[in-house]
This record gives sequence, structure tokens and C-alpha cells, in this order.
Amino acid sequence: MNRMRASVSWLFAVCVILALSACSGGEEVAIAKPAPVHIEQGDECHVCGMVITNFPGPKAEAFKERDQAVRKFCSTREMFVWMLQPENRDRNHTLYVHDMAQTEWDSPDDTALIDAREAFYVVGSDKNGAMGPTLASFSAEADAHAFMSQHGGHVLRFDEVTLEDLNTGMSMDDMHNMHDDRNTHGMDHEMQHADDDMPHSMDH
Ligand code: CU1
Repeated sequence: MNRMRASVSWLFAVCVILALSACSGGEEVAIAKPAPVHIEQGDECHVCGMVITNFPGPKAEAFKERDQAVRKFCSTREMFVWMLQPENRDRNHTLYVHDMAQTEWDSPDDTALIDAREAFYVVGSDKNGAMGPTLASFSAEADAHAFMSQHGGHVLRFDEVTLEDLNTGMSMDDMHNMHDDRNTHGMDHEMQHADDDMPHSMDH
């Protein structure tokens, strides 16, 4: 009995030490990040509910810090819509986007998923993603600049992207069509997917 209690408290001590060392230093200590997963046929976007693989352009995934459950996004734009919500902004969620230098715009391959926080983003280019204008993501700055010189826009780091950037290039027509698209799908996806981390109002 005592022995068991001793080993339980020993285990507890180890846990406390691990927890403390994970918190100390401010740096991300080596807590294993979940690896990216495949975006399967039929997977729906966490924000808009559309079937992700039906659309061109870079896609994204997020693993929440808290439960490590995966959220998948039809576009980098939608990932930022979610990520820039107050409840997600300062969290250490693990995020992935496609490196568009490694894969085709029209059907990005999941072997090209890279750390979204390290990526370079071209905002305001002439290439569209699932929801119209999107952010073209690249692991190398040179690739982002090459894309920009071909397709326009400007290059931002992850931390520089703001909600205003997400509406860059989005005309009132685009926004209108977006709503029409949703309505013709006959479902209110925001309600369908309602949970604690849903964007409250992505368009306003
Ligand atoms: Cu979406």
C-alpha cells in the first residue's frame, strides 16, 4: 500500500516537473507537434463547410493546442479567418499550409504541407482559392517573391497577416457571390459547425 502510494507520488512529481519544464523559458519546449494529416475526399472546411478537395489553391490544417483535434480548411484564407479570432490568436495551435512551390495550384498534394507559422504569404494575387481571393503560401521567401512577380500582390510573414488582408481583392461582388454559394448549398454551415472556436462574424 505504502509502496503504491510512494510510486504514485513519485509519478506525480515527475508530471509536475515535466509540466514546469514545459512552461519555463518561454520558448517552445519539445512537446511533439502533431504531424499533418491527409485531406480526404469529402472532408469539410471547418469554417464554411464546403468540401475542401473540390477547390483549387492552398489548404490548411490546425491542431488545437488544447485537444489536438484536427480542423481542416478549404483555403489559407479560411485558416486565418479562424486563427485571427480572439480565442485562437494567442494560442500555440499547430498549423499547416501547402507550399505552393512544391505542388499544383489546382490540386495541392498533402506531402507539401509545411508549418504555417514559418511560411511566406502572397496576399492580393490574381490566383483564387475556394472562397475567391486567398493567400498563396510558400516555405521559401524566394518562391513567394517569384509568385508575386507573376501574379501580383505582396509578401507577408505569418504574424503580419491581419483580418483586413483577408478581404484584399475581395470585391463586394465576391462577397455577394460567397453568400449566394452558401445559400444554394441549402445549409447554414456556420450553425452546422457551431462550436466554441467558430468565427463569430467572418465578413464584418
Ligand atoms: Cu472554407
